[in-house]
Amino acid sequence: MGDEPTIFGRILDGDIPCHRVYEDQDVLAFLDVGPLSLGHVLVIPKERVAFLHELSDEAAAALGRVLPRIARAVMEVTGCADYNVLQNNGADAHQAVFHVHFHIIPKHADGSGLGLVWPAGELVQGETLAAALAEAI
Ligand code: DGP
Repeated sequence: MGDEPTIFGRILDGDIPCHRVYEDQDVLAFLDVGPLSLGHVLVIPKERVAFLHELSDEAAAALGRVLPRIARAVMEVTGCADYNVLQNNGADAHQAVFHVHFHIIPKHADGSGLGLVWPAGELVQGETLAAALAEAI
């Protein structure tokens, strides 16, 4: 991450207001300013890194601990039964703010929520290739 704080860094610094949903020593959650649906929440670490793979184990654990709790609160308050958790890394993967964040996006009966194109392939390149890939990863 460069020297300039991201918009989420500025929210953490208190320079930009947000509608706070949850906060502890490692994590802040707040309403997305451009919600895809009612109750669209962003969950961010206080650790200032751009991408998921840069997170410390401690920050990752702190996020993992609270994501289900915040999801439950979003479900209870908005009445949604379905939701997506989205986490983008890199501009080509639709990341606009380069501070790690998880979206919790309710899917409501009116159809609002995350729209997805999912061009699924098939893992048919042969058992050997798939096994080698899995092992390498
Ligand atoms: P992404 O494409 O995954 O980087 O999503 C960034 C999200 O951040 C996008 O849904 C809009 C939201 N966002 C951008 N600027 C602000 C802001 O100043 N305040 C809040 N609450 N959300 C913001």
